[in-house]
Amino acid sequence: MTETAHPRRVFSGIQPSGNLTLGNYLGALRRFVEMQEAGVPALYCVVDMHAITVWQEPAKLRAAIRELTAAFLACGLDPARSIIFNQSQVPAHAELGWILSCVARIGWLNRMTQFKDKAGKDREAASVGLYSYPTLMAADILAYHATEVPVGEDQKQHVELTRDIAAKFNHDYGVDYFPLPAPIIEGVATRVMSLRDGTRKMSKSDPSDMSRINLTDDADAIAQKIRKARTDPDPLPETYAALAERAEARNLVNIYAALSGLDRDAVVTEFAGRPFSDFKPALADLAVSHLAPVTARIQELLADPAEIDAVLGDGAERAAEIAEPILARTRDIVGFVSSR
Ligand code: AQP
Repeated sequence: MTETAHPRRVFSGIQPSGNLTLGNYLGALRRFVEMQEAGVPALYCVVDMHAITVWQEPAKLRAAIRELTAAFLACGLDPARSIIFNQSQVPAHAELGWILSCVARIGWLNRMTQFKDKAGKDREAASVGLYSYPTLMAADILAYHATEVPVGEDQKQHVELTRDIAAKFNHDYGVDYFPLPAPIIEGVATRVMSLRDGTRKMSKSDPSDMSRINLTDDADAIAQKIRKARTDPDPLPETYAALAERAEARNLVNIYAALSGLDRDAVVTEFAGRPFSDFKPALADLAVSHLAPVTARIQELLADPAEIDAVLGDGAERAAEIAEPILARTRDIVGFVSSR
């Protein structure tokens, strides 16, 4: 009768809402590949239905879905080992999303910080979907009885809400049906910050392109953005702990550590006492050496969109095979009559 009764299964998604950033790469994509290598069964989803919670021009959305799929593959996700698909091809997400929106409470959604951030000042003008997004995200995870959800720090609150929704469903219907999934937030780059403002996360929808490194940036753009990244006038200290009050400096050290695989203290020790004008070119070289092969591979894959669509179609079939029986049992638990 505990969540441990459910076999391990990973689910995570990324929105096809524009250029992927270094934040998505370090906080999510690279983690997905590590989990794949660890051999845990996993589904990685291009969450196109989440993307339309804000306006998406259809042709651009279509292109973004293929680009994100290409990025999944270019980073090392293997469709033979991980299920890669787009959300809208598996109707179980929408159906379970509705059921779970009847389980979640308005007060719970009112506490979601991402809605407040994304809706901005004019909440009345935000889409209903943007507000209820977390119940669809809960459905994404629970439709597969996923037990682990690798995400960046910003998504922790949504995974915790998913646990609350699963627990309330189980309680209300007197079942032990949905597992309580755990957010997996690991590594040194769980919250990559904007290059212009160390208090804001690096985001693909930030109006300033200089605030982020895009996976599609060329070497010159990466070098320029890192050179212009905001820091303070002090040199690098002797210890990582001494960066506690220096958000921008700390962010660059974190990025260096994540890309190099060194621990943060080792990075600081290597550059201790040196100015950021020494550190930044080293960081730019490191970023280019990691991202250039990924970018090149994305472009190669995009030359054959039919192949990308085939990966998504095959993934959607396999995803639906898992989700449909879980949905069928959910309908039964809820009390729907299924006689078709
Ligand atoms: N800055 C970040 N640092 C670490 N992880 C991050 N993630 C996003 N930004 C960072 C992680 O990437 C995954 C996919 O995110 P998403 O695109 O579905 O939505 P998001 O979190 O809203 O990402 P963005 O870049 O901020 O997109 P927009 O601007 O469209 O809202 C998640 O696991 C997320 O934690």
